[in-house]
Amino acid sequence: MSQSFPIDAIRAQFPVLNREVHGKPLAYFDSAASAHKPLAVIEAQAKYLAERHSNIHRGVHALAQEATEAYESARDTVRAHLNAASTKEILFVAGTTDGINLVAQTWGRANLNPGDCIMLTRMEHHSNIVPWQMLAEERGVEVLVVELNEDGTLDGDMFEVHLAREPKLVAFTHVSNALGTVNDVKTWTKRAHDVGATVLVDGAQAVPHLAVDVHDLDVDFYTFSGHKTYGPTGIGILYGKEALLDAMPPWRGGGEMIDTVSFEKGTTFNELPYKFEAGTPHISGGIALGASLDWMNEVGLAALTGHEHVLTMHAHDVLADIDGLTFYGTAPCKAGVVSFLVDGVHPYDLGTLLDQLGIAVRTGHHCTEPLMDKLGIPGTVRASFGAYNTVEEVDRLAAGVRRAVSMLR
Ligand code: 7TS
Repeated sequence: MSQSFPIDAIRAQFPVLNREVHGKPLAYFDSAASAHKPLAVIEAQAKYLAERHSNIHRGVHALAQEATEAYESARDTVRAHLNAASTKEILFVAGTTDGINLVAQTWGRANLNPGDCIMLTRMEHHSNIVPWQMLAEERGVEVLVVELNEDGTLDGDMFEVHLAREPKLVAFTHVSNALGTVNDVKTWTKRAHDVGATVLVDGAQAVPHLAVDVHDLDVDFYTFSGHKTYGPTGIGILYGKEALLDAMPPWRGGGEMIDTVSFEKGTTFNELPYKFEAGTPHISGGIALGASLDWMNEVGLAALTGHEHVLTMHAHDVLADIDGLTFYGTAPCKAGVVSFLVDGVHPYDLGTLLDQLGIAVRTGHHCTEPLMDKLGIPGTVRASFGAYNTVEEVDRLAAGVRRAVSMLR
């Protein structure tokens, strides 16, 4: 464990760690699905709900103004966190899935035409596949898929072969939720831009672990979910370059997103970012999302990345000599995830026995069925790490896997 990482002080901020599961202390290795919340986030949301709640924008009374200020200040926190140029580029959405659907339904419908192609990768989460498949079917667009190397990195030659087809869109994940691979977003984005493609990056598994600078990466769209960055569910972010967002038609219609509405003259739309934010938003969620990024910055992103790297490496070390264990995803650059299978043991049975020991892992296809099909497996056992995990917990995991395997074989 890194000497400087204040693990005890961090753990003390997560009330859930005080509880037991089946009479054992909880070892939570499912942060890739959803991370737990530190007190700073829980309290930010509770304080807003208890003391400041009102609907936002347009209100003249004090609470409406306070709520608006808190929500817009959270938007600015996100802007600064991603190093975006302006809060006009930061849209509050429901999560990564919602962000990708927004781009598909607005940018996609306006820019993709029959005969065009778009490019995805084999390691995408269903949320970065299905919205594009639905659109591709509707618009007569071809979907190209970049395959992976053995270690779970992208096949660079295939990337180039597909790029030669000049796809209109290249959409890929920053970090794979099933394999942990960290993709070289800057390089792939530059190559995609060289052929005139627009680039969308799914940051759901990156923002919880890494510093992300959308300006430096030069991506066109970047999206992530609040509940994986120690914030609440039901809220997330879509970053988009202002010029692109400006040119895109709105998606959901309703209050907030309009300038004027008339039966006679039709409707005109609000400015960015409100043009894409119809209806009353998840106000407390947005505020708590801002608090979660503040909390991550207080811990320090480099320290967090370093701590999780230690845990990932340690997990590989202590699991490696378990008889019949195979890792899926051995890229040189990984973040936060260790996926594996043990010969002769069903992942579901292993996960169930680990749960009896208070150890929470995820089993299954992790919403990456095309990847699992290609690997020829139904799914994996996945341990994913957060700020609160310890080397001792990873040792418990390895001991738990050994014990479960000896019972199941
Ligand atoms: N993209 C990636 C890479 C993800 O890991 C996930 C969720 C999503 C998109 C969708 O995020 P949402 O917040 O909109 O649901 N991943 C997982 C997971 O690995 N296990 O449960 C959810």
